[in-house]
Amino acid sequence: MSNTTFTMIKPDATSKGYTGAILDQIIKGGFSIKAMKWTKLTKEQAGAFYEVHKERPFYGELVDFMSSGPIVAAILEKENAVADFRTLIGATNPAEAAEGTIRKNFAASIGENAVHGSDSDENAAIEGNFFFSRLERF
Ligand code: YYY
Ligand code: MG
Repeated sequence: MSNTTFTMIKPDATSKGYTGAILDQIIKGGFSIKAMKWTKLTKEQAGAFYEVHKERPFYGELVDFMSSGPIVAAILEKENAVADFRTLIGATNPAEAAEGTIRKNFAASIGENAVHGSDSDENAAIEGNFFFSRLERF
């Protein structure tokens, strides 16, 4: 059954001019775009988005980084979207990401790793709702 996941192209990737190439890889990977926006998070918004990680040692750096420049947020649709998108982006640490994955191709470090992908159907819905109203998805 077709379902959805949520992604962001992160500030490292937008600032290096990788937005088009990453979207191309996502679309060629079989995902269709249900909603998309170019925006920039405040520190408060980045902190709220990553609230589940607030006790982790990297939280402060993550919030600073994710609010440091523009991002692209999108809801993507595909059969088995959450798991297939995690496969397409590769491991959190690009040094451990499989050949050909988005993080292997475009990410420099574990902290600045080019893209976000939801880790469950439940979080995909929560994260999509964080960025998009019902009127913004087609
Ligand atoms: O879902 P994913 O993005 O692959 O990793 P998470 O474990 O959810 O961590 C979210 C985000 O935090 C990760 O993309 C980079 C950053 N991070 C980090 O800077 N250092 C770590 N050791 C783990 C995660
Ligand atoms: Mg995660």
